[in-house]
Amino acid sequence: PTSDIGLIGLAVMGQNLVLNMADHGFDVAVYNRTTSVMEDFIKEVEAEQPSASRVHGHAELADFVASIKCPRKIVLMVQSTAVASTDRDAVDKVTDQLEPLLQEGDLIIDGGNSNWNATIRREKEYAAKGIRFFGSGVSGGELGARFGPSLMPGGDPEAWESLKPIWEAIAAKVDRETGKPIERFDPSNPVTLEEGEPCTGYIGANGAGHYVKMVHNGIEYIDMQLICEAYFLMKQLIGMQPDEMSQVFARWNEGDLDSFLIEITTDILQQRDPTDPSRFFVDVVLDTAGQKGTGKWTSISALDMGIPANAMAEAVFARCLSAIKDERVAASEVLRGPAEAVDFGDQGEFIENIREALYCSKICAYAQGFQLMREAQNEFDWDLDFGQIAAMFRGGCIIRARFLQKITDAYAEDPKLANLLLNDYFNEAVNKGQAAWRKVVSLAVLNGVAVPAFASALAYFDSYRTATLPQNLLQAQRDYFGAHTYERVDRPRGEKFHVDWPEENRPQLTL
Ligand code: NBP
Repeated sequence: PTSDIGLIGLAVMGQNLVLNMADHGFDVAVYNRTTSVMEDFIKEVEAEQPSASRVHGHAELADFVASIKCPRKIVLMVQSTAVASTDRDAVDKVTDQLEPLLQEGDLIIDGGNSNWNATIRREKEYAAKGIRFFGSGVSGGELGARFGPSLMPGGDPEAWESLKPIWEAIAAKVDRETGKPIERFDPSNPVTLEEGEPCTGYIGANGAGHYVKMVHNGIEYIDMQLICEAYFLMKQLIGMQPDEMSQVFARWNEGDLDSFLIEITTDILQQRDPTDPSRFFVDVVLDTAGQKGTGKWTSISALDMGIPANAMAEAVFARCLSAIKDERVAASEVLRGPAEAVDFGDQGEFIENIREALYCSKICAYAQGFQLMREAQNEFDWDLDFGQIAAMFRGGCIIRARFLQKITDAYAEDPKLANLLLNDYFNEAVNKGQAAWRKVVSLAVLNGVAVPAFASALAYFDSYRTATLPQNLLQAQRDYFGAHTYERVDRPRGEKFHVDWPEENRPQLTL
């Protein structure tokens, strides 16, 4: 055997990950169900890639497996469609084919966006057959896969030791001092471990890596939606042109909001329509968003566990609302908004208010994402290191941002932090920005501009900081119509009471 690692599934992600591994000096065996895809890839690599000699194509699965050094490490980058733990998809098909060819201790790493429930099931099922199954989130799209993704591996901790050198080598790197991503798009000179800290690390057992990757995607949904709302306010209320907004985003990218998504937004807003350069590109893009499901899974997980991650759900619903374009167009002819516009005052000041509203909302969204992971670790018996997770998100992935360093710092100060909002830095940041945030949400509401993510994040903040919410009345209602019982403020928690509401002589206290 000559190859250090093998990879199955040569679509866009698989190909780029192979090239990344080869650039870092690893010999990679490759296999694809459709052989011609593998052959075309090898031809392309030989023609264009300096590390071509390290990529070895195999048409037969048995030859592919035999060519990998033991214990074998085989990465799957195939389509994943399983949602429930019992669903079987391409990942299982490939693993079932591999199983008779593998030896005890060999390692399969599913690098796709598999649902964590399927990964938990697979890890157990294949462990019983002597195969160590790993689920590793890979974030950063094709460019990330090619030049350094954020990698979130979950599985057997011993198996991680044999995967670690490769995962650390190919992961994105951040500056050890500043936490800023080190980006270099030069295959012959990849960023090394000596130069920066890798955006990977052992996340936890079985499905932990895929769960964290899913929450990353949920956060990505809300991050994108918040930016869209900032854009929408500048467009609808101020009437700014895309190139003017691009300058605003460029400025924002120099401060607390410094992030990949703000950076690409800056680029997008100055882009002209390729078919008609007199128009801006963003103005010709249809306003209906697609989705592949990880935002929905995050929201479903939040609902299942009873964690108020309303920002993620709001971002998913915002995409759903955008998708019913025809209905919205018809409704726009019938339904009227406010009769008069409410003035936003000084333009420069209002733009700064929007920036603050965006930052405060973002803090709430991340607070929710981390609360979700905190609950998941109890639910699935993982031991997650939240500071390390935030650190891994700093480079390579779509949500990479300067702000993540603050999250790492917050958990370094207090690993058991109940909510990010309770950390001094975030508490002060929200305190400083909340007047602007409230003003922006109010003006949006008064002018009939939908800002679901800004508004729901604010509602989350206001609910979270309120000692007594109106659910006392709700509990009374539940007790009235369903005899669901209620607890009393003057009695110990957990003690249940009920009033015999329909009776003539109510209220009767039943102890
Ligand atoms: P796709 O998700 O489009 O999957 C295509 C690959 O799966 C091809 O190599 C195909 O082989 C293989 N495949 C299928 Br489909 N069914 C198979 C089966 N029954 N047996 C063996 N191979 C099978 O590729 P992708 O977009 O590169 O994504 C790969 C994974 O990475 C997915 O889980 C995706 O969700 C995840 N991901 C994607 C991105 C992204 O930006 N695209 C980012 C992060 C994660 P064939 O050539 O024979 O059809």
